[in-house]
Amino acid sequence: MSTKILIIGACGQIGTELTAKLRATYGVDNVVASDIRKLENDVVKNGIFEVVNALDYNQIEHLIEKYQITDVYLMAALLSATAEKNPAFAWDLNMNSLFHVLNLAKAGKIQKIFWPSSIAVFGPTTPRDNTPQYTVMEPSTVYGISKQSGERWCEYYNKQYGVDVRSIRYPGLISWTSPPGGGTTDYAVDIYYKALEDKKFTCFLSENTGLPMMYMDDAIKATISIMQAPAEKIKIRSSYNLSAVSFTPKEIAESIKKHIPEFTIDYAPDFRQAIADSWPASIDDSYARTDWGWQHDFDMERMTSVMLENLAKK
Ligand code: AKB
Repeated sequence: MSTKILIIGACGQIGTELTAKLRATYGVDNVVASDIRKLENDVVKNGIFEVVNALDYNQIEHLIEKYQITDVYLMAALLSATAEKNPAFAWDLNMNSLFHVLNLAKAGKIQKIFWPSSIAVFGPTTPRDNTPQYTVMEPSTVYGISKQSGERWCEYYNKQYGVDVRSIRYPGLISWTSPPGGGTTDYAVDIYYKALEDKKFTCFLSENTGLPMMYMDDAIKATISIMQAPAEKIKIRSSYNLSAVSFTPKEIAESIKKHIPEFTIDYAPDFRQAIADSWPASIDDSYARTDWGWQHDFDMERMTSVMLENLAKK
């Protein structure tokens, strides 16, 4: 059976770039993009698009039947900072959208699921440096609790019902095409916009707050390659640690200054500082590298060059 893909949450930060790459890889007619609303963007204009509420089982089921979908990428979620402001809705959206898709797979209506987890599954009692795949996990944010619970359910559905669900724990993601929405790592995108526009940036995290980060092209590569890997290579069915670079606000500012010497940064930590302090500073992703051949391409200097070059054109 040929691969027919449904992306739920296709207009978000990851969904936008994932949709473009999946259309290029599998063909425009084999990829259905969907989101809660119809925007005026490339996701809507450049291929099949449907409005869908990720909390509506029947709507998702209808699309799966209409397009004979085999693989679902469930990208709809509330991220860490937004989730703290609306815990009940975050829990509802992040958990029940996952249950819908897991149950559709259990019922034999789809063959494969991609579901994103996050470094937010870790918490203040986790070792912060080179955080292992298997370690203490006591998330202290609503978002982290939902991702940690989701991981347990993914593993359960795989073990009990044979559901082929695959997942990675994304670090902070950086891209110039689509803005992030409501995360703690969003400063690392905003800083490039402000460096070009204003030559100065006020960071909501303190200067030495190290966090794991990744350029979007690497994240998309990881997402598609875990989905294309033979099932027997995916030995972890909760979620894989995934890593590329780790840096502090001070370090990213230094890398921007190499291109824009007059750039300045100051610091005004807000409620997101406590979230960042509870997360790892760097990640050990050796299982992903061994099991399904993960490798990143972008370090911080390359990412800074590409971000500044493309945002300047934009
Ligand atoms: C966030 O900051 O909430 C996200 C994440 C690390 O999952 N970017």
